[in-house]
This record gives sequence, C-alpha cells and structure tokens, in this order.
Amino acid sequence: MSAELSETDIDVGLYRVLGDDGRVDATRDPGVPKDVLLRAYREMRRLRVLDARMILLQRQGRVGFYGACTGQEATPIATGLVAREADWVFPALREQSVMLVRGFPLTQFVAQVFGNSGDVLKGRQMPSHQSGRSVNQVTWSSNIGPQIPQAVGAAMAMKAKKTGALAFGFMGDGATSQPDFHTAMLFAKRFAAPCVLVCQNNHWSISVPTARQTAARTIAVKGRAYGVPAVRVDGNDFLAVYKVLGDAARRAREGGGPTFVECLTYRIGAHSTSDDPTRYRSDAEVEAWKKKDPIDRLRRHLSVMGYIDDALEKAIDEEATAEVAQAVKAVEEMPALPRRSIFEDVYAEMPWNLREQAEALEKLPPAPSHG
Ligand SMILES: Cc1ncc(C[n+]2csc(CCOP(=O)(O)OP(=O)(O)O)c2C)c(N)n1
Repeated sequence: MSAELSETDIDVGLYRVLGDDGRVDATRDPGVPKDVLLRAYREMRRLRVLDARMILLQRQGRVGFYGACTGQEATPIATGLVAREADWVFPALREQSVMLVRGFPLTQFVAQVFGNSGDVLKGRQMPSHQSGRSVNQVTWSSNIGPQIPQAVGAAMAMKAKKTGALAFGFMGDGATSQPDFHTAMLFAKRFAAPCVLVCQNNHWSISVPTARQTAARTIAVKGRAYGVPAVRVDGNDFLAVYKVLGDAARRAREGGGPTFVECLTYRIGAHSTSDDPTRYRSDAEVEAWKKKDPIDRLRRHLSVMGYIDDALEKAIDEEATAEVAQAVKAVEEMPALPRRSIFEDVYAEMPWNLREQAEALEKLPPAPSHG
C-alpha cells in the first residue's frame, strides 16, 4: 500500500472525477443532474449533523453506543441514490444511512438508537445497527464479515427468482481479512450473483492500520484474485463514487454479475464511542484528511456549477439541524418499552418457566431510566 506505487498501475490506480477545487475532470464527467447533486449534498449534511448529535447524546448518557460515519458520507449516500426500490442493502457499521436516503423516516431511525417504544426492533439491537423491512435493509450482526456472504446469498436468490434486483454489501478494510470476505467473493463470481460489494477503506480497523493487517497491494486486488471486477475509487469524491456504483449496479442488473468497489476514505472520528483514537494515530494525519472532506468537496463543486450560494448552504444546514433536533425530541418523549417485551416474539404460547420469569421481573422495582 505504499504511496510511491504508480497511480496508473491497474492494481493501485484511483478513479477520481472531482478535483480538490471542485472542478470536474471533463473526460469523466458523469453528468449528474442538479437535483441529484443537491439531494446528495442535503443528505450528506444531514448525516453529518445526525452523527454529531448522536455522539453528543452518548456522551451525555442518553444513548448507550454510537459508531459514526463522519468523513465517509459519500458512499452510503451515493448508494441510497443509486439503489432501486427492490434492491437489498447489507450494511456494516457505517452505512445505516442508506435507508434514510431510501425513505425510512428519521424519527424511527433515531428510535432505533434509543431502543424505546418507537423502535420497531424493540431495543433488541445495538445503536448503529438500524434496519428496515420497508426499505429492504438488513441489520448488521456486529461481528466483522458475515454480511458479505449474506449479501451474495441474497443476490443469488434474487437471480434465481429473476427479480431483476441486486444486493449491496458493505465492509470495512478490516473485514477483507476475514474468511467471510473470501467465501463471498468466491460465490459471487462463481454464481454471477447480482451484487455490488463495497469496501469503505478508511485506513484503520480500530487501532490497526490497513498496511499492518494485509500484504496485498490494495484491497481491490483481493476481489480481482477471485475474478470479480474491482474498482478503486476516491471515496471522498461523490461524483466518482456515484458513477462507479451506478455502473456496477447496471452491470449487475444486466446479468453481468458482481463488482467489488474499494472506496478510499478516512474515518475522521473515533471507531465508536468506546474508542479513543488519539492512542494510536496522529492529529496531523486526521487534519490532512479533513482537508479532503467529501462534503466540502461536493460543496465546492456545487459552487463551481452555480447550484449553491451561502444563503442556500445556510438554509440546508438549518433544515438538517432542525430535522435532527425534532426527531430526537420526538423519540425522547416516547415511553420506554415494557420490560415484559423481552419475552415476546419467540413463542406463540409462552412456556411456564418463562411466564414465571416474566412475572418475577414485573415485581422488581423500576430501573432508574424508567423514571
Ligand atoms: C469477528 C470479529 N472480530 C473482531 C471484532 C471486533 N471489531 C469490531 S469493529 C472491528 C474493526 C473493523 O474494521 P473495519 O472492517 O476496517 O471497519 P471500520 O470499523 O473501520 O469501518 C473489530 C476488529 C468483531 N466485531 N468481530
């Protein structure tokens, strides 16, 4: 992964469309319409605001855990815009927002962070593991890797049923060291599964830098080893990611099988609220990546195109802040789930031993958070 490798080398070449100044490489301009670009910008801003607010809530003890996507917003937002209604999404820790772009209500999304009565999952999943049947998004299972073969398996089923849909499967760079990644690539290619497998290479697996955990020249080559076409793209360049994911999705829909996309990006914040990144990486590294921020870059492009001015930018920010604040307020006003709910949804008729336990639980004094 050393920086001195030639950028024209097929194994390390990086697909970029947007320059740092926000100008488009004319030979690669994907011609994304103005409304899509503005929508992408709004979604990325809202996600940034949402993540910051969730981290704050965790610090205040109002929610238990959070894993933010800050700095990596371009890929989940582009995925949400590229996906069609019948497609399925198998996220890792930082791609839950795809479902927001696909129409899942923000309030219900936030309720899954609190795990109260507004949460359709009844508080049985951790925060940052949102899912939604209405938008075909599967919950992440927390251990690293299983969602990749799940995405491939779902894609194989879609192919067998001739649905014309595809599956998006996500992973971090660390997940590509897991056996599940290799199984997934093998099956994806062998059965020409209609899927787009996306690695958000944010350079760190908690405290382990990518260069220390793999001897592969890049992450993308690992897909090519299985015959899966692989693209290495600047993950902070919304236009490049949108174009590459759109092409990959089209190929899958047309029967061309899987594509593996390595999005080069950076996790600006901590791995999660349980992590202190100052223990293993330098401020200088973080500051250098902040200069490559995907939202700032898209903002510059919108300016160059004459699509945004300061007033519109301010309005978008205020709208996002108000929307998130309103959702948090609404969710915090929802009551906690009844304790008894932990016994529900498993048996049609509750066995006697569980009934006894449920009755014993009811007799305990209320937990402090229940007021
Ligand atoms: C099988 C398994 N091993 C270890 C862990 C602990 N763990 C949680 S996140 C993580 C790092 C994941 O890194 P990466 O795949 O690069 O994704 P990122 O968090 O950087 O987005 C690890 C090792 C786990 N959850 N599951």
